[in-house]
Amino acid sequence: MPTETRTTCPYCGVGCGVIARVEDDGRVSVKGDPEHPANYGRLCSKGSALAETIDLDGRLLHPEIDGRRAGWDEALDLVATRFAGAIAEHGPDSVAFYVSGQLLTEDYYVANKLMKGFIGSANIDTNSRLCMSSSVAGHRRAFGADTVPGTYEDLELADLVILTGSNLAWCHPVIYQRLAAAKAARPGMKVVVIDPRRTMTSDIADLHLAIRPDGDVALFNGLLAHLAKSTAIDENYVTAHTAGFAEAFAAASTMTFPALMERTGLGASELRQFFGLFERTEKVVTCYSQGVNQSASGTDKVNAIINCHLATGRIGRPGMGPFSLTGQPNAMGGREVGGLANMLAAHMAIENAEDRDRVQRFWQSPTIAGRPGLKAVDMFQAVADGRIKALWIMATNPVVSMPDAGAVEAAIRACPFVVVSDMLATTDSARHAHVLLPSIGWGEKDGTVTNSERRISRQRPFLAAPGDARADWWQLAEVARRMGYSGFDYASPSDIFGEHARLSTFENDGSRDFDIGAHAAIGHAAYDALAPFQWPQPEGGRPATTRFFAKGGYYHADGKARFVPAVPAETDRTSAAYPFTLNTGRIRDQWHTMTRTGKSARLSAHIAEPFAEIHPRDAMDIGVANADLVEVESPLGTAIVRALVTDRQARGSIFVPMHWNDQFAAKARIDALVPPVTDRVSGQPASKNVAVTARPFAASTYGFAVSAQRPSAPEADYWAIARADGGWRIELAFGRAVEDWAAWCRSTFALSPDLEPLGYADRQTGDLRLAFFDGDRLLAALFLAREPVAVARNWAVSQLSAEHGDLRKRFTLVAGRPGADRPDPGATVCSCFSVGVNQIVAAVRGGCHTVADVGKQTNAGTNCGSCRAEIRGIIDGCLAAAAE
Ligand SMILES: Nc1nc2c(c(=O)[nH]1)N[C@H]1C(S)=C(S)[C@@H](COP(=O)(O)OP(=O)(O)OC[C@H]3O[C@@H](n4cnc5c(=O)[nH]c(N)nc54)[C@H](O)[C@@H]3O)O[C@H]1N2
Ligand SMILES: Nc1nc2c(c(=O)[nH]1)N[C@H]1C(S)=C(S)[C@@H](COP(=O)(O)OP(=O)(O)OC[C@H]3O[C@@H](n4cnc5c(=O)[nH]c(N)nc54)[C@H](O)[C@@H]3O)O[C@H]1N2
Ligand code: SF4
Ligand SMILES: [Mo]
Repeated sequence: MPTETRTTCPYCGVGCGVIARVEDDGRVSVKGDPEHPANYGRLCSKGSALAETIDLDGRLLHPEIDGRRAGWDEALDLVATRFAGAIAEHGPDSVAFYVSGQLLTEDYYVANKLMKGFIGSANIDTNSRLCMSSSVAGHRRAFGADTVPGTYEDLELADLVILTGSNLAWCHPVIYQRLAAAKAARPGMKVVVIDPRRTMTSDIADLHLAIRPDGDVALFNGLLAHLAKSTAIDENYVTAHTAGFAEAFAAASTMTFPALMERTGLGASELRQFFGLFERTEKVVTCYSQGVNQSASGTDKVNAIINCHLATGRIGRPGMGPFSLTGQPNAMGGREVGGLANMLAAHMAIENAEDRDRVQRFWQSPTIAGRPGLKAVDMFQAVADGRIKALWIMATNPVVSMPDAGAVEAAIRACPFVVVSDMLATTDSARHAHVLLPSIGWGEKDGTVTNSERRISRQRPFLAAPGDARADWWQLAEVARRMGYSGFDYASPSDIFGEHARLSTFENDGSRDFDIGAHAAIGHAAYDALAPFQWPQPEGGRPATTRFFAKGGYYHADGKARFVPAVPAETDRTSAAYPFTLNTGRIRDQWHTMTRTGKSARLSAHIAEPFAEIHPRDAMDIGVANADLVEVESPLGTAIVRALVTDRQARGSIFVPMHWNDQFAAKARIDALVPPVTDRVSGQPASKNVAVTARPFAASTYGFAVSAQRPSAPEADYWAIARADGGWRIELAFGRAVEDWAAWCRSTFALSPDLEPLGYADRQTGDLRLAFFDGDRLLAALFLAREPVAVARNWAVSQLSAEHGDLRKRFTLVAGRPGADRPDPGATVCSCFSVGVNQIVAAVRGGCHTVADVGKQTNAGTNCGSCRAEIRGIIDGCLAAAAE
């Protein structure tokens, strides 16, 4: 009998409900859970492709010690001994955990308890430092607690939605879909997008403000100063529930209007339009994400936004409030358990002696960390200079995602003892571990996650754990036990969740926002059946609303919120030597360091290479044409990526995605270029404002290849590998030509030494094509040219799955053109249905002039909808071209 399991998507903080179906033959398919309140059945391209990412390729299946297979007992004993040894010799602060918002709450709870309550150090930090810590710090300054006041529904109920530093269409696609649907139903609703780039999200914007990098504090200060002169200030609210308005207003009023224009890069009419919209619209939600948090002024940006909502009393009521969108599936759960180095469990404060005492009594622990631990950047600095002797990395890939990634890698390599718990055997970080511990992943693991709107949902297993892989909480509890600590005898995640719920309600009495006491006595069966719920849920009855602060009730001692004077930082980091601002972030179909989404051919087809978005005038200035390779350089490192010349990019800025790493490209780990500059309050790195220079990468030969087997890292100056149907596709470039291309192919694609290729060479153009067959199956084909290779990619990929019994067909392959019977679909636009740009263009030429018509004709954009903005762009482009 097929089984269906209700679970939660493991990617972004939207936290969509998923139904996973396993057929009798083991095949897995997923669909959106129509009953889950985050998505009501919707999924985005990444969620829809989940079933393609659960194969065991590359999985770490057994513990390893120094590269050899080991048993759990041996590995765990070694971890416990080495950690205990370091602590005995150098004290508790000589060890550290670096964990992740992709852990389940139960894993996270155990990690935090072990480090802070038993080891007695607060040296546990998480990739949420790179992600949410400015929001946490901003919330705590303003509200006295790390509280997200609103709910997703507020975006649908608002009359004005401001998206600042958020590429919602690509990064929180299901919230974007909900917003787009609400706007379609209520066209009076306005959307403002504030982003230096014209992203796909700006497609639904009534107003796009192409702000200068880090112009946000100035902009929201300008807004506050404007509001203060209007009738929009809610004086009753300000008087009754806040403190510090005068100081914040004074700070906000220091900037003249011309200075404001200069600092934000925005025109007078754009500014007036924005200020007027905010002033006139009561129901306004301001959503923000990494364009706000990842900045040297990130915490001030957060407070500058919150100030405007406090001043107008637009907070905690339906359709109103500041809204921090969390990135990872369990960024919010990590905050609940106190996974950051400067937090304690259950939203208690490490600086507060009463809180420390309360947590210690609850845990009955021998000790409790007395002060904040090292934040991520400082932690790796301490690893580098030898203060940290033992480090445990869990569910994160810092060699790719930390700023100054080269230095982070060197630090890890030099650390006397490094443990990595991951699902994969070879990640950029795992390759330097002394001990590798195999973790179970999505589909296997069992626990809870909390999404951006404080909704706790179950992730339920529907697959058996492969090999020896075990849960992260189990690994931690076993090490704790072996270090001699009691209090870690959990039989299942439900035991841990129950303890977490009891701590949330322990001596709480409404003094802390995070309270899920209603679940304090949860047993195994109730935990298994747990339906998604939003906190707070105190013992003895649900509150009437799960929104916060409509009637005050802040968590500072006097119950009032604080206005925080926000200071616009000087953030133009460019110089004559490094004249461009590098901005980094995400693309629609990849997740972070690609360990999972990189397995899906469909997801890899949308954008198959690392790239740099450059404005056409800048490209011209540096002599780079579209599709050339470009070398981007900062004082810390260089990357080689494909140039994507587009006027969606602002002049002076270059955008490179954060995803590519040494497993997928020759030199595209962009964090190797990012300096470890952090926000002074939150410690969050400024990953979106880096001074760089850029120049063409001089290649004498360009290549494209397809291979049935994953190639080993090719000998080439530039390579980028992507999963494709039936194998892999590889983009290549060479500074100098290779002498024997057939030999190069044999070693790169692991072909047998006596296999002879079918070849074609054009001396005049320099084109060369080689194809290797095994019977009627294509093993690998290489296409070379002096210019970027013009072969149709999807067509070439399709040859991996085609039969090549017919000799003529083999020659079409080396001729590098699709046959007349097989038109080239072009680069994938819709990954749900694998529809290419050429198919969409054909539909438009055939008379489909709306996104809906194109959808009817080709299916494109009819599932997750994340590509609708792109389809609209293609339609507009075709129609404009036809009108010329
Ligand atoms: N497809 C996909 N979705 C994801 C993820 C993923 O890896 N892939 N990761 C998840 C995670 S962990 C996170 S944290 C979220 C991140 O979600 P987002 O924050 O939406 O994504 P980013 O692309 O990092 O950055 C958002 C935008 O900030 C803009 N920006 C840069 N500098 C500034 C500035 O100074 N001011 C303003 N106002 N904007 C600026 C960038 O141009 C970019 O478009 O996405 C989540 N969702
Ligand atoms: N330049 C730049 N850098 C950035 C950002 C940016 O915008 N620009 N964004 C930052 C942000 S917001 C984030 S959130 C980080 C993300 O960066 P990372 O956390 O480094 O990225 P992931 O690829 O998600 O890494 C997760 C790792 O955990 C493994 N894994 C998955 N599930 C499990 C599990 O259940 N257990 C265990 N043990 N392992 C598991 C995966 O295989 C993978 O190796 O990057 C940050 N770095
Ligand atoms: S929006 Fe997409 S990635 Fe995010 S939780 Fe939903 S399905 Fe997963
Ligand atoms: Mo994130």
